[in-house]
Amino acid sequence: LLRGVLGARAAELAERVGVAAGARIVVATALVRDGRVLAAQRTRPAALAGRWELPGGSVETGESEDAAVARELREELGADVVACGRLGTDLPIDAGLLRVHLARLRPGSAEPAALEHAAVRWVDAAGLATLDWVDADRAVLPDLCAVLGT
Ligand code: 9L3
Ligand code: MG
Repeated sequence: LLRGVLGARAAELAERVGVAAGARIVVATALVRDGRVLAAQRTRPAALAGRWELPGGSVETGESEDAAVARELREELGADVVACGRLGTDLPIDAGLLRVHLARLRPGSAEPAALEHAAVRWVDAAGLATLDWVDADRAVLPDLCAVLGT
C-alpha cells in the first residue's frame, strides 16, 4: 500500500535517507543572472580538464539536492546561492546520475570565483555554443538557452 501511495516519490525518499543502493546523484548548477549563466572550466580529471561545466558535485547521504547545490557552490566558487528548481531530465554519467538545478545568487553574495576551476565565465544564450562543454552538460543546453532567452 505504501509503495502505491508514494509512487515515484519512494525512490527519491529512499535515496534521501540513504537506504537505496541506487545511482549516485551529482548536482550541476545553472547559476543564472541577468540573462547569463555561469560556466566553469574543469581542472580534473585529465579527461575533462579544460572542458566547461555547470558547477556542482555529489550529493551526500541525507543531504537534499538544494543543500548540495548551495554547499558545492560555496566550496567551488565562494558564492552564496539558492537553488530554485530542476532544469531538464536526469542525465546518465559514469559516476551515476546528473541532475541540473537552476540557482540564483543571494543578495550580498561574493562574486563567484574560480577557487577549484581553471576559470569561470558568464555566458549568454548565444555564448553557450562557443564553449567546449563536458558531454553530460551538453544535453541541457537547449533548455538552458530557452531559460536565458535571446
Ligand atoms: N560531472 C559532470 N558534469 C557536471 C558536474 C558538476 C559533474 N556539471 C561529473 C564529473 C565527475 C562527477 O560528475 O565524474 C563528479 O563531479 P565532481 O565532484 O568531480 O565535480
Ligand atoms: Mg565539482
